[in-house]
Amino acid sequence: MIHKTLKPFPEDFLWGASTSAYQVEGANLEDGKGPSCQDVKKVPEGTSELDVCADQYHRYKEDIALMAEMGFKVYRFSISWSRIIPEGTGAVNPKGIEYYNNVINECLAHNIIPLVTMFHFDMPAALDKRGSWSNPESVDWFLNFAKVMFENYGDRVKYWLTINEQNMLTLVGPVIGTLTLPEGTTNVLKETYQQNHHMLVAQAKAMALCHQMLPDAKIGPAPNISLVYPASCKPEDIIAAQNYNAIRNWLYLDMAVFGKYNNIVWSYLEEHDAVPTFAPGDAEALANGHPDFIGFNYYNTATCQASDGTEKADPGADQQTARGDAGFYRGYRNPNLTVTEFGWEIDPIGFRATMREMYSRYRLPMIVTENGLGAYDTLEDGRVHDPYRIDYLAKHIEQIRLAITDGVEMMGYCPWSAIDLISTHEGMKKRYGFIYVDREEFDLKTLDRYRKDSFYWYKKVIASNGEDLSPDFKVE
Ligand code: BGP
Repeated sequence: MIHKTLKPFPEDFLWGASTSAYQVEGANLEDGKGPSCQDVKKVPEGTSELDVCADQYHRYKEDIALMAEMGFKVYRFSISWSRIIPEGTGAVNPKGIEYYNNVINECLAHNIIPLVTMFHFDMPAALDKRGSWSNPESVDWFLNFAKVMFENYGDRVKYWLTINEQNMLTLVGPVIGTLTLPEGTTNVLKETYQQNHHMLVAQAKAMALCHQMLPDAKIGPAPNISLVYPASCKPEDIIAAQNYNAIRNWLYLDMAVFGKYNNIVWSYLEEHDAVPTFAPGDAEALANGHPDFIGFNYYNTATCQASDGTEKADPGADQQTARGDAGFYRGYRNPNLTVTEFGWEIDPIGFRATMREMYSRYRLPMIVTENGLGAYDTLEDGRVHDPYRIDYLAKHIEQIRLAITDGVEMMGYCPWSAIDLISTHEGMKKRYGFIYVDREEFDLKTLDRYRKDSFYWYKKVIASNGEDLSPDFKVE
């Protein structure tokens, strides 16, 4: 639809950006923090870069001041479970509680709303040893962690996100380093979807607990949602795209919003003898968890074609690529899209299509919790010129405005990432931030912060409430 006039961004639109604890904080075993599955894994293999990351643990004041300088209304960060409960269950670490109190208070002192992700890929190592999400007790572990967070921070944190990218944990857990398979697992799909079921129940119970303990707070899921296109208008390709849309996207939101399994996914699991087992009370718990809004990460779309049932899944697929599943769907490289230096497709219009589709299915307000461009940035004479990032972000923000004009209720935009941090599996060389961190993969250098060109540009965008997306900016 081509609109003659565009609706403005709402006045209280939440402009900001995101990070996650294990990628930005460092101090991975400091002040009583227990290790998480990420610290144990080390990214990339053999380095100790997660010990330091962007060192936000020691520099949060400086970082939040820089975010305030950009005009942030919101900062999305995650709480490290093993920093506040080192063993995952049991004793609470006062130093960990204090750290997030400081971060939250610092945000509020700058009029920045804290948007807290409760779980972002970093299961405490102690719980990993007890089977992680494969253990049915994981639901109670998570609920206890939620209670500790609500008790300690609920007086000031009004926006919560449950589990970051649960769909990616389920679809590409080995890439992220989070899938724990108990010894003797024979049906990997069944085991994976059982773990997924535990996460869904944990999420539903956490949403209900939040409403009970913090009646003024709002809570929602944070999956990675991107529309799946059919490779052609062949009816078989449409069915394949519907299949992957269900398995990649709608399973997670149907469950969060309606408390029910998506029927296409359920029948797929039946086919593979992989339906999850419900514990007593699970069905009620799933029906009783209601999100107030939907948070979602968007990087790009996926494209699928029909599968003839013979091809193999692509084991090298990353978070954004359709791996294929014989007889169900087959991944396809969209020839209409360019890709980033790291091979991720770029699709701003697909962003609008995704927002439209999500809103017409669920009719809840939505906030973008991640979107952004990973690139090799370079620091030259104290400056980082990143016109490619400005271009990427401008094109995506433009599509949010179009979606708003289409009638989609958008609450805010938190691109990835506020500051350079360690990538999920590509180390420090792949940068996303508005703020450059002076370190290399294996050389910690000064860890000083530098404003990138995109920093000044985003500041202007926020000041104009999204009206001025032109590539020019003022260096102050
Ligand atoms: C999302 C994760 C983030 C982040 C981002 C970029 O899937 O939620 O934690 O890392 O992707 O991915 P990558 O770091 O692999 O480029």
